[in-house]
Amino acid sequence: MANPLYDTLFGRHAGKTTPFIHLADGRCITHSDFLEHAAQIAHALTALGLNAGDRLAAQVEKSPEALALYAACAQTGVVFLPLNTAYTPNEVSYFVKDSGASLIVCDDVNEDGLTPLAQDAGIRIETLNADGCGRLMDRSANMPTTFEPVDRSGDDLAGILYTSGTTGRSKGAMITQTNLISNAQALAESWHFGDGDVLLHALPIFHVHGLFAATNVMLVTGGSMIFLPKFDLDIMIQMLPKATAMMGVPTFYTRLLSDPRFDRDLTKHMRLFISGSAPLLAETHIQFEKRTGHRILERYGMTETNLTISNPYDGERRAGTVGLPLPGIEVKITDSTGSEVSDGEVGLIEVRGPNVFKGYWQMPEKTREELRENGFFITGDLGIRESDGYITIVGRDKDLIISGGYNIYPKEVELALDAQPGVLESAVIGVPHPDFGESVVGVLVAQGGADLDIDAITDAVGQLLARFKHPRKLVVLDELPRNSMGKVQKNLLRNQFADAFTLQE
Ligand code: MCA
Ligand code: AMP
Repeated sequence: MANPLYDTLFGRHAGKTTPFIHLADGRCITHSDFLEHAAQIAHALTALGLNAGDRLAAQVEKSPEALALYAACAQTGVVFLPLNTAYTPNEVSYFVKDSGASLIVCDDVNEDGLTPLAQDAGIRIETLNADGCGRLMDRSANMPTTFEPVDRSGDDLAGILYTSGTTGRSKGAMITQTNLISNAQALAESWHFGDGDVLLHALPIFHVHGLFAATNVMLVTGGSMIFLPKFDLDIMIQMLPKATAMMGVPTFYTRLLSDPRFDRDLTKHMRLFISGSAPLLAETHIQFEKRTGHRILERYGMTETNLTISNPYDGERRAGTVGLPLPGIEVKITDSTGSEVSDGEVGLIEVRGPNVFKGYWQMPEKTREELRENGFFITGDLGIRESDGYITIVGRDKDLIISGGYNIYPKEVELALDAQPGVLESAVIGVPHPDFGESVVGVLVAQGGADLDIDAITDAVGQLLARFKHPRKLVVLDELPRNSMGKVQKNLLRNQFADAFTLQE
């Protein structure tokens, strides 16, 4: 009788009055307070009729209560499906329908927008707001503060996280209890986390990075987190002296470096700065060390695999590389036939281990395309392994833009643009952006020389797609550059618009 995820991350802290979450307003939530609240939510979910294996779609702001909802799902065996708060009802509708979710939990402010889709799907909506209040919390308030975890095995699903696809159709990555437990343990050990650590947590909690990597590591080691709703430069500067470690995307580091208050003295209490989700420029790495004396530890991961490759804690943290495979994880660099290439040669990064997901929800063909029978997952990232084992990410074999750590699949944006009146076709590209690393340019071709109404197109795309996916620049060309096979040459467009954001912003 066991629930490995709940027992390993949460149950081990039962009754402990040690701090777990520190809030910016000075409040502290102990492990025991947190678990009691999670148990009450678990009772509320059960009373709402949810059973182990059912899916719960949560589009909620970051709060301790939102994290307690994750714990309640682990405890009840309900599969947690966290959604980016920026998604439009149009996007949420796809995730809810595709996953067959039984319950949507959302903020009050989004309830009206999501009600038609809940009615359409014949499911309920409960609310949980940024301040931790809402109908789900009202239902939980008088529930018992202990809950017997539902039996689960390591192979059972803990979560489904949607990742966009190169075809424009999102895929639900099925993440098991073992995936999460093994990765939390590997990271805690590799990065020397302990119960004295205080993690500065400003990442969103609807992605692997903020929800699993950051939170699970702290849970497995018994440390605490300064839990901020989002990245705010002033608050980060204020909180840094109280932390021992931080995990962030490269934009966090470039924003911190843009502030003269961020210096050696402010970071003297820090033990570790970790970066991932997007490439950290070697230049940022070097500037960071000059300013603070700390070397950022860069690591690599993916929704389907959790985190897989990391620079070492004790050894050399080599700028521009993501380091070495984490313990228990195998990495191969392969050619298109799946054979390993020699050291120093570019190939596809493939990953195998207990961290690798179970497949895409109800997409066996997609799963077979990307997850080999021998257990290796083909990441779609291109890398080089040096003779001493260090791996450098050199590009992507997939058409993907990463903006401030958020993934944007051009195909999805192109489909939205192509559907607009007067648009014959479009190409969406990522070009350098000083804050977000990359940002989106949409190149349009008009039907028969029609005059395109750019404002109307911008508004229409705004209804369909989350703000972070919107092209920040739309340009009209007579035609798209194509090669002899008729394929759009995006590299030429990327060169042509390379300065779109660096010159003007
Ligand atoms: C916000 N906006 C963005 C982004 N974030 N636009 C493009 N890319 C973004 N990432 C929009 C806002 O809607 C707003 O639009 C405008 O940009 C400015 O917002 P601002 O207040 O400056 O942004 P912010 O709220 O400070 O957010 C920037 C951020 C945030 C801190 C970089 O995006 C963030 O926390 N990113 C982390 C993402 C992450 O955790 N990724 C992990 C996934 P307007 O003003 O026009 O309305 S990858 C993963 O999990 C794998 C496993 C891994 O390896 O880690
Ligand atoms: P996601 O699908 O949202 O989980 O994003 C995963 C993708 O982020 C990977 O496939 C990589 O392209 C990218 N990524 C993550 N970490 C790094 C890193 N340290 N350097 C370069 N790219 C990274």
